[in-house]
Amino acid sequence: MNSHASFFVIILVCLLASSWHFTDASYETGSAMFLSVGYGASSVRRIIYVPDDFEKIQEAINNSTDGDIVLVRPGTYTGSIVINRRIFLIGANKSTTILDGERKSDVVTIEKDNVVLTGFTIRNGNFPARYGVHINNRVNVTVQNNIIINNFDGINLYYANSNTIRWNNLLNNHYGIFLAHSSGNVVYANNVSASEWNGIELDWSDQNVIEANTVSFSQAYGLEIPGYHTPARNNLFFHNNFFNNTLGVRVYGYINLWSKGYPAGGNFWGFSVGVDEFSGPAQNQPGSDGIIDTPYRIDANNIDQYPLVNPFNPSPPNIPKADFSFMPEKPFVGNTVTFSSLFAHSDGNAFSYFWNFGDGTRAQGANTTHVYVSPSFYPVDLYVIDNTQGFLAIESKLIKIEEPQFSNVATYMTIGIITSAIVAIVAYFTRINKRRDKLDSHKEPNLKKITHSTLHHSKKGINIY
Ligand SMILES: [Ca+2]
Repeated sequence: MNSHASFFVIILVCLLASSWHFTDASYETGSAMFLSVGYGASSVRRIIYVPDDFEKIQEAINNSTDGDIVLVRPGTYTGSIVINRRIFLIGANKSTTILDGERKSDVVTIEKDNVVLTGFTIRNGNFPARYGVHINNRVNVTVQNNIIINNFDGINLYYANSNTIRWNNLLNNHYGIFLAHSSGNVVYANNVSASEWNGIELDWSDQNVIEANTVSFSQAYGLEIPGYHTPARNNLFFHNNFFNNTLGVRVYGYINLWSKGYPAGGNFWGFSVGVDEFSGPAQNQPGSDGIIDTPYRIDANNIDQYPLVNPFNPSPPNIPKADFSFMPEKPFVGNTVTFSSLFAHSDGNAFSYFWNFGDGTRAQGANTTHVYVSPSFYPVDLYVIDNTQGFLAIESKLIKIEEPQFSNVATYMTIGIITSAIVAIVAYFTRINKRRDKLDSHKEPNLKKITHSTLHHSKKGINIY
């Protein structure tokens, strides 16, 4: 009876251990799923985190490949950065993700086409002739949604065509935005303020569109084409707000365009440049229309036909939204937790969804699952990134993972006890059978004797009778 009891206990312990081991195996499956989703498919964008994956931004860039996203978490990162891959370099928060040149060099130099640089404070490029952002001989680069302060040039384009500079806030740079030998660029909705010299300057740069920028409080010119030796022609300037610049705007007689026509209009030149009592292309119909009735003259060759009564308010960037839910609402260790993005964007290919589960694991896709291995609070982050524009939205939630409830333990134990009982009963009967077999094997000679003697007797009998 004692041996039966100990046998039973061993079986029970083994069963409980194996049920926990099974749970361990499901964690491994979860992690393997992440690897195949996150990095297996070549069509899926890869994301590299700084400082999680690489402490320095430059290391992350050097280890990236074309098409990757390098996402930089808030912090101050010193030294100069060279972007030499076709990547999105994205700061998690433009106010708190800071690139600081420490007045020693350029802060960011872009040496590859089709780069997107967004979401940073970029400051302290060296003085003189060093830049916050330098785009040298590149095309289709986008620099957007940054705070660019205390550099020589905030953004410098040099032999750089067809780039987009938009929604940046450029403050206290010697020059805000400087274009040299650069054409076909779009400079849209930047705020260029308190420049130590010019807000925007164009040298040898034609056919750019300078739209919806606010250029104010420049200590020299809000906008300048600085001399006969630096011609810049056929640029379109419209919907810009130029005001409180010490020396105004000067373009040295090179012919440029200052209006998008009627009724779209031209630029805002301050509140005191004229009255608005008429409307129509010739401004001779009764009634106001938001356009000053008389053209604004920059010089003999440059006239804004439709100056604006009020400052122009550009449309804000279309930043994606991020929010998510998870099921079950009260997950336990070992549960498969399903995470779902709540914003299904219209084009599934237009956005990338990156998940950080707070335990060092990650996944990708609008919906995903994860299994936690130990109880704790985990910060879960969802990053939604616009695949074409590089805009980022982040949602973070704290998820509480609890030890399995008593009912779960009880279930395991019940299964264990029942199984153990069955195994014990089977083992018991097996042993009984074995014992019976042993007894039988001991009885066999007697049986044989009896049989033999019976036969002998019968033989005798046969013999007798
Ligand atoms: Ca008018």
